[in-house]
Amino acid sequence: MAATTHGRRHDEHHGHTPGFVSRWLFSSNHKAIGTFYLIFAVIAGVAGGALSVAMRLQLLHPHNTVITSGQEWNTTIAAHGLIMIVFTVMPALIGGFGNWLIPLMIGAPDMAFPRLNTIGFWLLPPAFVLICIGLVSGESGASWSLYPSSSDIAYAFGPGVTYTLFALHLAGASFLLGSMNFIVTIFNMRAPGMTMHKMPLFVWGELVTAFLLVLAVPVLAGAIAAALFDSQNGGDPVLFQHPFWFFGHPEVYIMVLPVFGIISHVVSTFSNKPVFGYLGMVYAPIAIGVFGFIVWAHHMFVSGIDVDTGTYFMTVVMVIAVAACIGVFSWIATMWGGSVELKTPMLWAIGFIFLFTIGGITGVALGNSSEIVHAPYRVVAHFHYVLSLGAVFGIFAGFYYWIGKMTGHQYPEFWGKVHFWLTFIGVNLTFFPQYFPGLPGMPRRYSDYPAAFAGWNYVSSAGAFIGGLALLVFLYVCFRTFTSRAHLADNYWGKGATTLEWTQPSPPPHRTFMELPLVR
Ligand code: CU1
Repeated sequence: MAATTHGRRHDEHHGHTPGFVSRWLFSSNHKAIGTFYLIFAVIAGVAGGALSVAMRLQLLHPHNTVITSGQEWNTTIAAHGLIMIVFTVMPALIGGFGNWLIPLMIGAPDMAFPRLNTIGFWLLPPAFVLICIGLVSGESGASWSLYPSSSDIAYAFGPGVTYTLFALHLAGASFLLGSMNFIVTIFNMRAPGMTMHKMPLFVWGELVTAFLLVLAVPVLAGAIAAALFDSQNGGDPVLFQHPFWFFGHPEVYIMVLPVFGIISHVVSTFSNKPVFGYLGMVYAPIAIGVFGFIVWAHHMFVSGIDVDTGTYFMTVVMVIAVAACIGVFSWIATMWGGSVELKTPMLWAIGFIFLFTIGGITGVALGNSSEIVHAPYRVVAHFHYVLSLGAVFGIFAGFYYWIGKMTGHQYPEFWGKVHFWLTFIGVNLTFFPQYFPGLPGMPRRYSDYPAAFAGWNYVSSAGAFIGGLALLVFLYVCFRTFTSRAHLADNYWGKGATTLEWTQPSPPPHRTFMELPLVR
């Protein structure tokens, strides 16, 4: 790859011109690594999205035979969940936007440990390959939560589950390295004057997320290490569920707290107002993070938990809802009285607020310990409102907000809006009808259902196909963005110099971040 003007000057200093491999693949620069994470997330997201279209094809009609065996079905839902959580949402929000923006926003030249950053990223592709082996072999059919005895060697068909467990160890190591890097960078490398209470809210979101990862991922590692062993030899399936959900519930906030930061920036920019209640928007996510560690057994109300313990876990869930409401209130108060401009990033942000609220409210209902229905289908609706509609909308809000600064190319506004509306209609058609067969008792994780549930399942499948179409529109948006020749103003949202929150001594380059040298 040809070096840019800045790059050549840098290389002359070292006396050689780096080739493509050392410039990109061996790079330890936070922008290059952030770019890798984003590209990786798009590839994994397309794979995971294709799996969801396949699942909705199977559920289009009762007694369909698109996915023929139950094991094949179980393998598909396991791969979809893991790919979307571990290889799409987390890499995009944490590795992608986090690496790109944290140093720029706090005024640091790079991450504290750049080589650790390189290793952190390169642990992910092999983990993804292992997940794909579990999928293609048709053996890893224990869902994303990997409960024994489904994941037990005695019941799993071959070594696929073992590959999946090892993939999670690798991915866990990757996220641990990344989050330790974030914490050290944010605590030690802020520019003079950048106190903790002046940090941009996106950086705060990533900081709290990094702490959740450091505290939760090792517990997951313990759980899945135990799952490698045969539960028939003295193992206890419920003993797996406790550490798994001690990780699994904070994991929800790991996927959503960076989005809180993104939404605050976007809503503030397109309302032409500073965000309402900055301190509240700092401490609410911290409270969510702390309380997130003491609610895990709300996933285990049917696992044989006693009534008093269940009541405790239910009560703390309600407390978290209060903290989450502070965020929603703050964004609405930011828009209130502002001159709101409905550019594409703002559409995604408002979409997020609306859908995250629906997901949150249904979550409070599901956290009720007096409800002892095992795995009803509306759980699927609930967590997709929080994740597929919440976290993913946040990722797209960030993409449209920052892609101009990242690449020097601006996205096409018309196609960005087409992408938004198709996705908004598609995902709501997919997931809202899932509440209806879920209420009278359609269970989740089944590849078939009684004919009585056919109507809403048909609507849900139609929505998934529209969502799939929207994903293709997104790829077209990427193509149009990268081939665009339109000149981009330095501060293209045109709302004063502080809009994009860059700090000295790491100001944005004149036109694009890519003009900076990528090789250290
Ligand atoms: Cu939870």
